[in-house]
Amino acid sequence: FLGSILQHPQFLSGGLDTNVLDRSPEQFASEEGDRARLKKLMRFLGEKSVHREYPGHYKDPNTIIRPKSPHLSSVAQHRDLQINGRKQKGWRDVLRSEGPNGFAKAVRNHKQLLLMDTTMRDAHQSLLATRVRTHDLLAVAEAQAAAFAPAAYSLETWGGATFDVCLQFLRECPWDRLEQLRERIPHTPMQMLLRGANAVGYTSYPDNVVSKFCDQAVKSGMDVFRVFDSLNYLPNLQLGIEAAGQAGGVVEAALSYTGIRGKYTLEYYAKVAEACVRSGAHVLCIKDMAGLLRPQDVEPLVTALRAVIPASMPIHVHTHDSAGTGVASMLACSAAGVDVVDVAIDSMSGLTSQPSAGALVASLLGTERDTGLELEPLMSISTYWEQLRTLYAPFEVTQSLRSTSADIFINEIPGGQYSNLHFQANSLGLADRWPAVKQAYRDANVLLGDIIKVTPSSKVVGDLAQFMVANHLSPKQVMDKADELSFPSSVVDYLKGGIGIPEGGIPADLQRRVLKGRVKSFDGRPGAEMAALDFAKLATDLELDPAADAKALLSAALYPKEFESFESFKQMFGTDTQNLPTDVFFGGLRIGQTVRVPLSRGKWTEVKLMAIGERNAVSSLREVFFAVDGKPRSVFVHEEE
Ligand code: 3PY
Ligand code: ZN
Repeated sequence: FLGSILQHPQFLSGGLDTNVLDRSPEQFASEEGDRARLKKLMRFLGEKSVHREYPGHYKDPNTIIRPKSPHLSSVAQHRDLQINGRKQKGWRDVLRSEGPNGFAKAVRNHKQLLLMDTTMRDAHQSLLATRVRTHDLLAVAEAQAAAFAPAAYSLETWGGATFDVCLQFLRECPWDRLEQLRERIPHTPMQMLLRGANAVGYTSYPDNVVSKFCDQAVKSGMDVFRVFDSLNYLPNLQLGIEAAGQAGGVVEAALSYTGIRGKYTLEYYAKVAEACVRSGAHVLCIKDMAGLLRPQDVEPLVTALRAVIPASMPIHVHTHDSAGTGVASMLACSAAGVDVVDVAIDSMSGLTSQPSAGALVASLLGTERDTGLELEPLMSISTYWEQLRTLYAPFEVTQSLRSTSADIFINEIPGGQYSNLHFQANSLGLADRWPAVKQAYRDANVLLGDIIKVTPSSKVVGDLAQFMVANHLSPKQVMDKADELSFPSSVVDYLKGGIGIPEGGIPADLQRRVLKGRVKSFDGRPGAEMAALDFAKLATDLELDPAADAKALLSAALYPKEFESFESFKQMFGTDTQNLPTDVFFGGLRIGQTVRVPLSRGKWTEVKLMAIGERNAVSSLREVFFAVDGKPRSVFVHEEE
């Protein structure tokens, strides 16, 4: 022990405080741990402060507003939740006492409209590129759950793009997010979006990966799984439904909705709904990912679905406000007897996100479907998010998108993708390309067989559209030159049947010309042909313990590259970056700025950026100087010329 200290580079350089040898070994160990953690954190702060990734943002620390967690007393709702003659704190208590079937029945019997609050998942996926950090979710989670409690069928907190963005950009463990939110939200169900056989990824996985993933999600605190398939391909949907159900979750089977037109008739949707019921769904969801569900379509659709599902099965509607019809459509849903609808807190609603919670609550006040929620508590939560949003300015959809647009009825681009494509067209300085991209999106959809568009099929259409715009290809030219063109890999994979089969089949002509019979295509469900993933071998390869590191193994199975890069990040910068305020996490420190970070044993440490040295032309390093609790420290940061 002593020997290792004497060899320690900091001891050799005189940087170690030898008085610590008088203290107990445990204390020393944790102080040494703290020192190592601090070193990594300073490395991170040094990197971020030298390489400013978002130069137009986080300029003046004095103008940054970090929102305060709303007080629980200010968000308490006054209505009790009475279910089966019992007073409950929230719908999760109903789920725990009645199980998924009983929960679904109680939801169906409930006369008032129930809500899912999407703020912590889809809303920030749609408005802020999924960048909201766990740090900022934890600060509001308890209050948010309280503000929605009696009317909250669920809070959507996980799934969709949150999983990969956590690993790749936020450098945090998605499982920790789930478990930490669970601790703070004990009485309200948490919901996630599961992309059927694609789990939380963009491609098909072996079946055992999907089922292990669902098992772990339930263990880590997930309650409700909204399972969908981007093509409504039944075998994929069934796989997800079974995996979520066997894991013990509430299964919300979703029909991806693309309007009532052409081959997508009421009978078509009813057929998909029936298959979902047969596979074991507890709740049926209409997943309107692009915001195409117009008020006048609600009643016929709901009637057609009710005719084929059990009377005791609730219907839950998801939508996006991309065209501006969100609140009107959700009111139509309420009038048509839909049990649950999706909303986002006001300051995170609208545009390509969900319709506003406050607007819907206010519009139902005094009616028989009144949610029972009071507006003031919701507004306290909205204020938190309004302030928080300013910290995520570099990722704001409003940088390029300023209004809703009914053009989604023409191009059917889903909310999340609409903002992405719009941003890409604008950021290339090609704002005039946006109409061309939208037109190409329509053409690409037709070429691919007029498919339902949502992750991952929307990516196939979007990739082909961008390929057409970039290469100035008309639909006719795509067909004529199909055997010479080097198509995006997502398009080739789709044509191979890699994400499933759309209604009406994959266009045979295009498929034949692109694949040229050289690559084998899938006959049925892609995952069925994949060998089960050998988790024991993966554990050995990654030097992980199959039991103790089950969550890490799942992350590695779903996102191998992102997992590896997250592991290297942790080696280099540690995990304390997760506790940094968001402006500092993304923007680094300015000279003279101080940040307080909690290290072990509840101790807070103050890190102040003192100076950034000149770049050394030989080593390409800059020395970055800090004061850590007043003591000078420094790190070196590499900077290319
Ligand atoms: C996702 O898959 O992430 C979606 O939000 C689809 O609507
Ligand atoms: Zn959505």
